[in-house]
Amino acid sequence: MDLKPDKKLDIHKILDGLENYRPKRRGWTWRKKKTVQLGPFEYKQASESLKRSIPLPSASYLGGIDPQPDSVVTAEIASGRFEDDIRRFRMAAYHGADHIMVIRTAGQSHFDGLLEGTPQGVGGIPITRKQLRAQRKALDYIEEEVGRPINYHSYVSGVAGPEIAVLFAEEGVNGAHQDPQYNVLYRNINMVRSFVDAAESKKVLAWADIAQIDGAHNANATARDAWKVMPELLVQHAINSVYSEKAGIKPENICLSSVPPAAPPSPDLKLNLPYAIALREFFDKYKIRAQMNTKYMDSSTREATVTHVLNLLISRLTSADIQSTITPDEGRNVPWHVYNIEALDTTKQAMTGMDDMLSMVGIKDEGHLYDKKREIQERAVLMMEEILELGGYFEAVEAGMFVDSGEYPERNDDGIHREIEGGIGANTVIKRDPNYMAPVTAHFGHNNVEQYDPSAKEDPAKLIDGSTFEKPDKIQYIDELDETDNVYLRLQENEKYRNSDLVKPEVEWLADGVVTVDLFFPVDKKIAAEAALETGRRMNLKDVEVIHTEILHPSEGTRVQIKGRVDFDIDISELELPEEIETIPEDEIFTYVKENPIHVIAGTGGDDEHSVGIREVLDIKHGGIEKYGFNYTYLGTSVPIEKFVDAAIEMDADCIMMSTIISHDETHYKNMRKLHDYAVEKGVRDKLILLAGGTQVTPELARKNKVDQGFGRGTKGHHVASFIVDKHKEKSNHED
Ligand code: Z97
Repeated sequence: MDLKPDKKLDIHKILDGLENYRPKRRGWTWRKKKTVQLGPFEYKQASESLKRSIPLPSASYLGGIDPQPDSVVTAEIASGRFEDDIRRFRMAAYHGADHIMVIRTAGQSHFDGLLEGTPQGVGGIPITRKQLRAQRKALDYIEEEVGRPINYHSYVSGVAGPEIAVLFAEEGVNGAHQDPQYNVLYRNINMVRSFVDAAESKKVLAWADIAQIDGAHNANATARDAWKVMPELLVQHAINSVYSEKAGIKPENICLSSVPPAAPPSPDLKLNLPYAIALREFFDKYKIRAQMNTKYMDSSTREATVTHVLNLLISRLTSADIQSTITPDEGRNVPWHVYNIEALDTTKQAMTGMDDMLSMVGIKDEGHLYDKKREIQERAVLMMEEILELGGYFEAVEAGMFVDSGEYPERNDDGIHREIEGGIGANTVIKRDPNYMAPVTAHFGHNNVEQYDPSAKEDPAKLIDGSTFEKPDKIQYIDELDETDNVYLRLQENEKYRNSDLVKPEVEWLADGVVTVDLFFPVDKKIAAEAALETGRRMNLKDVEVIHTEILHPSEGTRVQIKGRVDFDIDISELELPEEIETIPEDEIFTYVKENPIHVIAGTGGDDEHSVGIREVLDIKHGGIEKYGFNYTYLGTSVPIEKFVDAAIEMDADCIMMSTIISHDETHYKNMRKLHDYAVEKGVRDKLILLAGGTQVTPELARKNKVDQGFGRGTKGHHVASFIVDKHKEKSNHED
């Protein structure tokens, strides 16, 4: 399947033949850092530009350049329906994501086996072979389309962790969270079991060249005061990283999950920068996956964006290798298309904006930065020493040393406490028999194969003619198991929105009908929320909910954001699409007008006193035609129609721009015709370009009323200048 920008991705084609689909490659891909020249600018911390992408909105002023930073950029996409997320993957890829993380359905670690089929999730996607395969297949096409490999990622945890790791290796997953401490602390899975499972899982991740992210950030999110947990975060990173290396994962695939623990209004940088430097210094051979702080995030997208940008500053100052993007959606549990994309753009904009910063400013190795960094490191080392004194990690967890609300070595005795013999899966680890044989690839420990064939030591699976890693044909693919919850049913339900002219607004799933409305009420928060709900209902929205409130003043007013659902369809074949006025590149206009001076007569016509619009299209300050070198004479407001033509004759002008806002009794069109008729009467119609503009002007009707072009709402100087140049060229050619 060859994806074209103007064609939608066909989910049916992704599902076709899935049972035999094999991923294109395996393993993680880093971006290659390089210096890139784009338009007039040089970017030092950049990577290869994309074959197809959507640049930042304001790139339109800079020739549409779209610089890509050097770090991998993550989007977390998991709405509960994998088929809808595939569309969002494609949008994210166009905005610069090359790491797509699929959050599993809330608490999938609680499942003790693999799921099959494509059940719909709540708060994430249930990870199944079919969903992984479909999404990896889609990404295989999408990465061709944008011209950059895209890493696909999910989690290896729970008592089914090793099975999930095998599944990931088989299906070409490229990145995974894996950290036994997560199981122990947050899922109460037995610690012995978790560490044994982790060894097996990590061995598999190593074989498949999967990059690993640890789980330390969960301590930030869980701790009562996140900034106090900094020393412990270093300890958690150390435990998982060293354990991973011992299991065979290469250091460049071991990524520390770092989150700046503090967030505004705390003195963000004073807390977070020393921490980030402490981390970089201690773990310089590993990679840093920088995530943003979500613990202190509310439902304000503005606030989250500023937190994100401050976190991005830390990332740039410490050269993070993977940059994550999260929005308040994570807190609201509503992963919406637009916020996913906005967060990617925030990252792209901030990172390119801070390009090469370290060549201009330096990290000080004295004062607060040095002292604080050193203090965090010392506290971490002390904690490590106490863990050893207690007998090791298991004893330390039993003693409740982790996620205590005190800043180590201070202890408030409220840490997470787990028993060595307790938790889910306790006593399920059995010592291997001396002759236990495991003829499988990527197995941790001694698998006893040499006694059957000495050469099997290097390739144990040869004893069984290859495992699923070497012989993917051996993979058991199970399609749908649930007759009431599967992708075919879901597709059937909304098929008409895929193959007809009907559309519906959406924020998450195809045709979900959800809209958000931004409101302000001049009352306090409690009343504003109720008034907003009532407004939504009167707007005929269903299932109205308040998703954000912000007090502007305790009594003067509150901003409220609501979401709700509409249940009508829009038939796009019945829409009247406004005519698009073509533009020509600005440089071409400059050159042409320089070589062919053009004089324009302008004013508002008849009894029209509305002059703001036309001034905007004329004046250099607002990007009007003056900017391109046009010479214009402004006759003022309420200019008699004849006067436009008389002035043009007197000044030997080339063009008349008449603004006409008033539209009752079709005055605007009548004036256009009058302008034309009078120019004909005076014998100058062929010589003059006649233009009319105003908020109620439709280009087509303007032409019907005999002017050369009409310009409606949203017209910019660039549109008018382009048209004049085109028409002027046409007239000159005619005269030749
Ligand atoms: C992130 N925004 O990017 P369950 N293992 C580890 C984890 O950190 C997690 C799971 C498993 C966040 C993503 C937090 N992390 C969310 C080390 C979750 C997931 O299926 O929810 O039990 O496990 O890191």
